[in-house]
Amino acid sequence: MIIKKRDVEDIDEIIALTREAGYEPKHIIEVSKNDSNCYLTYGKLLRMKYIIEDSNIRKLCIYDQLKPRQFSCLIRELGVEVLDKVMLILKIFQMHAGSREAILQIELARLLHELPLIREWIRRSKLGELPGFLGGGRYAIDFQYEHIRRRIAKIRDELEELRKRRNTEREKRGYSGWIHVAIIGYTNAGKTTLFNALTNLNKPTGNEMFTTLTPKSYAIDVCRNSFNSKIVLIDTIGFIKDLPIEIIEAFKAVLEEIRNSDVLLFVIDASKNLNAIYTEINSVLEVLQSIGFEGKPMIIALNKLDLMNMDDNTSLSNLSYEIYKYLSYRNANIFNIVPISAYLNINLDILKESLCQAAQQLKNSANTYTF
Ligand SMILES: Nc1nc2c(ncn2[C@@H]2O[C@H](COP(=O)(O)OP(=O)(O)OP(=O)(O)O)[C@@H](O)[C@H]2O)c(=O)[nH]1
Ligand SMILES: [Mg+2]
Repeated sequence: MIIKKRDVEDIDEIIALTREAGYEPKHIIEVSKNDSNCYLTYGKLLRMKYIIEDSNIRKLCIYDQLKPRQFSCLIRELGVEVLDKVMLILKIFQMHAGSREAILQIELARLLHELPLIREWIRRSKLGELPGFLGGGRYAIDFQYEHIRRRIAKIRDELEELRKRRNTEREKRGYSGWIHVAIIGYTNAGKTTLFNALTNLNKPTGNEMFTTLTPKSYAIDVCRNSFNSKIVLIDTIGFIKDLPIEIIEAFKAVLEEIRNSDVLLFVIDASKNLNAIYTEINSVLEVLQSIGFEGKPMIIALNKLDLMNMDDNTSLSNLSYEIYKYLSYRNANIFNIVPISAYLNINLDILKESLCQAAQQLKNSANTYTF
């Protein structure tokens, strides 16, 4: 497995991802610079050749995004299967995909990723530099290329249909004055555990990454005393650091649920150290920006309170304050910060109260504009 030097601090997360995809990294090699043609510089390439022969390695995983020519160069030089970061994540997604939409989105992302690789392969085999793709000969590759293009168009059509249906359902709920709250956050932060705790549903949760791939909406009746409006909670897919843009693109329809929501309930695993928390906050905000997030009101749930190593309440309020400062610096529109344990149902009443207050404010401001 090859990782960039700047990713060394995330090595535990990278190994966890690799294992989840079903691989056990035998050797981990850091690279500080890469070659535009073959990704690995000449010296590293020689070293890799030696390791591959010596340890009988059959797969090389590069935790980075490769250019098509780097792919074909590595396969040609090393004679092993090459996997990059996008392929690794998609493999995990494939294992967890339950709904038709998630299955289609993952296939679309995989095909969009493969298309330029095949194009490069065609180019090189026409130049006589490479044999046919998967040993198939020149015409077989051309055929495969066309087949993938047609399949992409078909998947896009079907996803568009699903997206329209989802939009119609959302609009219907919007007209009845329901406030939409999307639960967002880093993978494994406890979003689904919180969704289950607030809805009394039993969606799968788990310690592995990307347990949730399909958003699930559910209306809850938590504001009965304050005003007569329902809140629709939406559980969403978790993010990771430097989520490749191709994957964000593939999940655009799902991420629209976030863009179209009124309030964001941002779940943060507060049992991690502050630097890890900052990294996770940045990763989430970056994805939100890339899907057109425009300063929606946010309620921050500092989750896993039961695992936090806090001697007294002072350190908890310090942590809340640090996170508040950090998010404000990043221009987040914070409505409230609530420390909770979704797993042990701690402070969920306070969180519900906050949700109702945010919903009430939104309704009031909407009324001001409408009438
Ligand atoms: N101790 C403790 N564990 C929690 C808490 N909330 C969630 N967990 C655990 O954290 C793990 C991840 O929880 P999920 O709810 O699946 O997390 P998620 O954010 O939905 O994850 P993805 O869908 O993969 O993005 C599970 O093992 C949960 O049991 C909590 O408050 N305390
Ligand atoms: Mg989940």
